[in-house]
Amino acid sequence: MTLAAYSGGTVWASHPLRVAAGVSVNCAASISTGNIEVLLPSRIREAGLADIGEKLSAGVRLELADGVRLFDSPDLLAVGWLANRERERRHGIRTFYNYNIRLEATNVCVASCLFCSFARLQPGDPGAYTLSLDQAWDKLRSRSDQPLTEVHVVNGLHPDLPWSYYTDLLRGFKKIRPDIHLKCFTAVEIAFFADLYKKTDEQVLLELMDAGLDSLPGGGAEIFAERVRKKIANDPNKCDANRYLSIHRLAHRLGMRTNVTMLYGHIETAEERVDHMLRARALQDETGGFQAFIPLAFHPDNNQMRKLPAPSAADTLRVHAVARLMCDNIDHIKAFWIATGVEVAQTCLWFGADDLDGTVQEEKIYHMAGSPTPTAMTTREIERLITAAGRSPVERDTLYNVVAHA
Ligand code: V47
Repeated sequence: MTLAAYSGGTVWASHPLRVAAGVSVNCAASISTGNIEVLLPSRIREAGLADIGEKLSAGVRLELADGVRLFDSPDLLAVGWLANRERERRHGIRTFYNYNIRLEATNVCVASCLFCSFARLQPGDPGAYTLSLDQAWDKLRSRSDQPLTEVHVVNGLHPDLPWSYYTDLLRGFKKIRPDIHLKCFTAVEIAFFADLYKKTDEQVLLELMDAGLDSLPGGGAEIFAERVRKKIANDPNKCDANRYLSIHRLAHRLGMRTNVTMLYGHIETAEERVDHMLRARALQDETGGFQAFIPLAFHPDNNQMRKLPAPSAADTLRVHAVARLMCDNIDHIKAFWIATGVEVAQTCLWFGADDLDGTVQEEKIYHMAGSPTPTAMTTREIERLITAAGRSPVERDTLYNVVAHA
């Protein structure tokens, strides 16, 4: 396996959606954007989104009110068209995925977030588990025949494990596979470690990096707006939005890349969704350390918010599209296929998303909350579904270097 730096180049020049300069098309306004001549179809005007389309064409940033209008617009296809134009400007038809495994080493969690179906409050509660280090390492050892590039670890907030459990976990993974990328522990876990083991957030990150941590996943962001966070994740053990963002800021300053998620489709308003995107965008302006924005569709089974319906496919398409348009400084929008469902993830590739996450192989958080998808996909299956959606699959590593197998 070899890695090549991803140049960010697109296949736009030869893409059928490109319209050459000078070609006139009825019922559409032609706007020059650098060396690309892009059409703004009459549909965008009829949807009342011409000013937003023109801002985007001119490289002018969208504001909160623009984002809310994109959520309120009845014309989902018009919103999708704008997002797809941005997606193809950046990535052409390329669609990224990676060869990874997911590991949830413990579901014991002192926080009781209303949306969570995975956590068990105490060791010994029905369904509670904590893997021994050997059991955790075995998940990687047993896949020695697979050219994996990433281990993604997310855990509950366990009150009794020693600090060495986490550092040894990482050291053990690197011993088994020195080249594996370790994307482990959400900012919520980092804050919890700092409080429990009496360290600063920076000390926690530095000690984990010394043990082999390479990047942070985006989990735990939920919705940044205090109104919603207080209702769905009101627990003194769970860090607030400012600390979540400050830990990502710190991680970026220490040289790590991270992702940022948004849990949508429960009690949040359109304005709170856009506010969430803008808070991520503001931090990205400062640090440039986010790689991907990942909308996560709420799954209602087996949790305290089970009376709420799951978000519709139409809402999922729109959230990915608006994220693409608002988060103009974040390179990638990921449609996590286990959260969206496989078929909707395919469709998201025409609504702003350019990444599907990866093979995953073992997933618990979404399946305990009712996700009907498989818990794993092979690289061949992922490539087939990307190709069937009319896009071009590219295997990447965690840092978006292209992976080529010998
Ligand atoms: O933090 C928990 C969410 C997250 C539910 O960084 C739920 O590449 C929906 O963060 N319904 C964990 N969502 C998963 C995650 C993630 C996934 C894929 C890629 C990356 C990445 C990160 O799942 C949690 C929480 O926000 N979650 N319960 C639920 N019932």
